[in-house]
Amino acid sequence: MQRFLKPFIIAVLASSLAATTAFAHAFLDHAVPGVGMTVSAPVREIRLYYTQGVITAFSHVHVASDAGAVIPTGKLVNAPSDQQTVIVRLGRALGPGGYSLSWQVTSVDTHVTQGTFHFTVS
Ligand SMILES: [Cu+2]
Repeated sequence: MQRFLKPFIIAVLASSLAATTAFAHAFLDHAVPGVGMTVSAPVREIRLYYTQGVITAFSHVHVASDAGAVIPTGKLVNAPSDQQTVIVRLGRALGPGGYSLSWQVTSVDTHVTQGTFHFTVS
């Protein structure tokens, strides 16, 4: 009995693990400033809220104005006690204009995801 039960249990465990992994990626849930939103100046930091914990040491963010100026950013950090939140400190406050943020993050399960969004400062 045990001889047949053991492989069965292992197979069930393996398939449930695979199913969990397939859905466990760090996707951007929302951001502040919000995706596509308009906010009032000045903007000194951007917060990215992911669906899974993010390893900031293996993640990158690029911020640029619509005119093409690269906005310097500080080292990415997680919010205190919240690994799903990434704080992007900006080298200078963002004045009125349009900006895009491109991100590439590595989640705690080592999967890499990326995306881009735009927001406006009025
Ligand atoms: Cu994943």
